[in-house]
Amino acid sequence: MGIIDLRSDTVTRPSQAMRKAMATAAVGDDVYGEDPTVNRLQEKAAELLRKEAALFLPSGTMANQASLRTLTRPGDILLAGEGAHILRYESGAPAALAGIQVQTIGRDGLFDGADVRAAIHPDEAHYAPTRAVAIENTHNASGGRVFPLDRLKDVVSAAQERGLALHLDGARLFNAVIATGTAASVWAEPFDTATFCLSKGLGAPVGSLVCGSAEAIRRVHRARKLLGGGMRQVGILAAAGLYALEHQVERLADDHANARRFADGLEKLGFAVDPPPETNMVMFGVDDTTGFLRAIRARDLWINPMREGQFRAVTHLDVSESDVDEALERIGEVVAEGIR
Ligand code: TLP
Repeated sequence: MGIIDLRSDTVTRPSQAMRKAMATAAVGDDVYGEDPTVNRLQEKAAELLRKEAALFLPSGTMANQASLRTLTRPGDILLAGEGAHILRYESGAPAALAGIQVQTIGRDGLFDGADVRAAIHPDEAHYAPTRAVAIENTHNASGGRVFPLDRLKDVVSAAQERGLALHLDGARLFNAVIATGTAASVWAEPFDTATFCLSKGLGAPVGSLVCGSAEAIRRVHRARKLLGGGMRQVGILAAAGLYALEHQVERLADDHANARRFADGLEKLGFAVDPPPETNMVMFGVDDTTGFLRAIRARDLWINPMREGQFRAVTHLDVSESDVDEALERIGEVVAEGIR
């Protein structure tokens, strides 16, 4: 067996069937709004999240940042959970592109209405105004956790009471849908702008959607253009997204089962897995980050450290149950060498 790549669910390659859908897609110039496949994808996304409109963008980062620009003004504060992708992995974009400050609240990506209320300063003459709240669901840096629906509703009522806009970073929204059985439209309902990515667990090579009211999407469309995200005959990529939505949503359950299988195996080898996997990520502790990384790499097992002493393994379309077992075998060999 060759390389087993558990670095992220972004590493999947399009299948022959997906490539065929891409090769035969009808296309047009999307900057003129004339690409029929992009239009079909946007309609499908809006329908799934039960919003008036949706827009196709090249990346989850651009989907987040184009949205945030429309919800805030320079100098504003955006509230987000600890380790939010928006803050941690988007190259400083909230400050650079929207001119906003991100203030983290709660713990491990989760927070509630009281955290939102407590974070708002009463006096806008001295403090930056808090304008919006972002929720990441599932939450990447805390191990693919689902934001519990009752806590989400509590956050929404605090935000609405204080007149704050709501943004959903739903890069892995469909993992939350499959893990809970709660529809995407229910998760997305209170948000002014709600994103999801085609290029993560859904297995398409590229692309994200922002969904919202017709007015919200008109504004995001303008921000996309400003950020250089207007694309042309991009139905070729939208076709991959449509294929993913039609064929590769239900199978996320397999990734979740594989993550649990991997976590169980790691625990049997004596690793601490924390938190227990809810979706397709497994966070586990190691004593020797550099040594462990070197030893698994030498065995063609690719897993990235999240921080010193902690690795994140992600299951996906290109990882089978037997790959998981093989990955555990290789880690077993590393442990036998005294590295963990
Ligand atoms: N996450 C990537 C890395 O950037 C860390 C990964 O491998 O998990 N929101 C969330 C919650 C994400 O996890 C990601 C990508 C994005 C947004 C950005 O998506 P892209 O990479 O399409 O810009």
